[in-house]
Amino acid sequence: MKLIDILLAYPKPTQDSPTKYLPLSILFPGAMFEKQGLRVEYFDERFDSDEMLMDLIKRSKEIGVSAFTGYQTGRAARILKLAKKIKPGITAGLGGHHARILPEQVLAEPFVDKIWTERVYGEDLFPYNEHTKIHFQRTDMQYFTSRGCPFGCSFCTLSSPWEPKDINDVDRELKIIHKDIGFKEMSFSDPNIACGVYRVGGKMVAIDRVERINQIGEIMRDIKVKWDGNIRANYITPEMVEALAKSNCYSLEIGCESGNDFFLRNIIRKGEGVATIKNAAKLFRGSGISVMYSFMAHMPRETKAQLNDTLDMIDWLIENDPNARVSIFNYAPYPGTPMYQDAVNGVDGYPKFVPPTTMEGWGNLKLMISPLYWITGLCFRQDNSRKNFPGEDWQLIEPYIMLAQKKWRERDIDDFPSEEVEKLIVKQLEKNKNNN
Ligand code: B12
Ligand code: SF4
Repeated sequence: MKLIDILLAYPKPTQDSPTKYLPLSILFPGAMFEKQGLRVEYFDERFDSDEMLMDLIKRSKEIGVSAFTGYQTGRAARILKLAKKIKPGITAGLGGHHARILPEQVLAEPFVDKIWTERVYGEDLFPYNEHTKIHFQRTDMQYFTSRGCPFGCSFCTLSSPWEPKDINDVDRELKIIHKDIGFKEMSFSDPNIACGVYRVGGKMVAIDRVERINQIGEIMRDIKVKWDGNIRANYITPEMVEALAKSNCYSLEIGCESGNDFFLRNIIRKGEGVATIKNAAKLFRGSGISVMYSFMAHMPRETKAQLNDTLDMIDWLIENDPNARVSIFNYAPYPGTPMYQDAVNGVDGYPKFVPPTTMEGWGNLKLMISPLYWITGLCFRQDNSRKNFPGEDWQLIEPYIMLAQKKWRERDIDDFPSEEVEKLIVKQLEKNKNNN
């Protein structure tokens, strides 16, 4: 029986997401510990069994669990409790966004001995090797060509300096993994893939962002892999759209957040306005890249009229490009941002947000979903509905789609049989899984 210095665990990040990205949150720290000469093992709750977890715990001196705020935090609590139950002497730690943002609350949990609160562990290392290969083989490929984003959007936890990865490293690493695994699609999860401005020593340096996309594109064409990612609207020029289309990019998400200029500029502090987003949408029309326009609703200080501007903007986007995909998430107050303080203080009539005091409490919150989320999703994410309800099964979801369309037209957005639809989708996903 080989002893393990540190067991790194990745809890399920969502209850039902069909996308299962590479668990880089534990693979980078793992590479760092391996470099220090420690014996490391990895557990991914999305794939591995509880029997395996218990066996690994029994052999481990320490366990480090990863979590971002939300469902994953609750799952992390479960794993840490289990570890303490079957091996009381184990050192139990939590890393990731949640531990960084709420260190004192996490440390107060009886089943947490330590926290890992830095933003970055081992991201300068290449976490792919014979030992970690299985994690790359069984997940959806995810990679970062840069980290951080220098903007200061008032709801976002990712604000930090932008740091591009050396393009030669991107080329080498992707080609090594691709040669072994042969993945066909890639998700670049960079918060700001085309930022182009960063600090070298004491000086700010700017690189040509279209050229950076061209360089990434050259690699993706070499390995014949198509990719999706996120991009800011203010980087979209005719040259950028051309570079993206040439680069094997097939899908992008633009964080629009709001259709009201005042709100976007002064409350969200997005650093761009409605005209910029509309301009980007016009340039993307007919480019062959499918764009998902992502919005938020029910934020502190947002008036009904401002939310209506968001709905009108979405109608404009769909008219401009009937293939556009759109989502509206409810604003979720996660700590560590100015908008969170507004939610806790209940400014301008926002229902005061009472933060949970435990990891399980955060895990049980359902913050992002609202009637408007479902109405928008059923109206403007029919790519998903078509995939989930093929053939005759379409009849199951069709009445809800028609209801959503009616409600959207009438701006009747405060009420929807959300739980019914949610249950139907969960059942349908289960059925599809069993059929495959
Ligand atoms: C991919 C992703 C997802 C995937 C899941 C991840 C996966 N592997 O499958 C999906 C799409 C399912 C997802 C869902 C959600 N996500 Co998400 N997601 C991301 C994203 C884009 C990348 C995560 C990632 O892989 N990062 C790369 C790793 C290397 O970074 P990291 O996790 O921070 O880990 C480093 C350190 O934190 C630390 N670390 C982490 N864990 C541990 C553990 C130990 C022991 C140690 C030592 C160190 C350590 O070391 C790592 C290396 O440096 C991030 C944004 C981003 N760019 O990071 C958002 C992000 C994590 N998501 C976020 C959120 C809010 C969500 C959602 C709740 C909502 C949403 N709309 O996005 C949902 C969950 C829904 C639900 N039902 O609860 C927030 C979390 C904020 C917070 N306060 O925690 C982020 C930061 C985005 C944001 N804009 O704020 N997400
Ligand atoms: S531009 Fe996007 S990643 Fe950057 S701070 Fe704003 S919301 Fe966060």
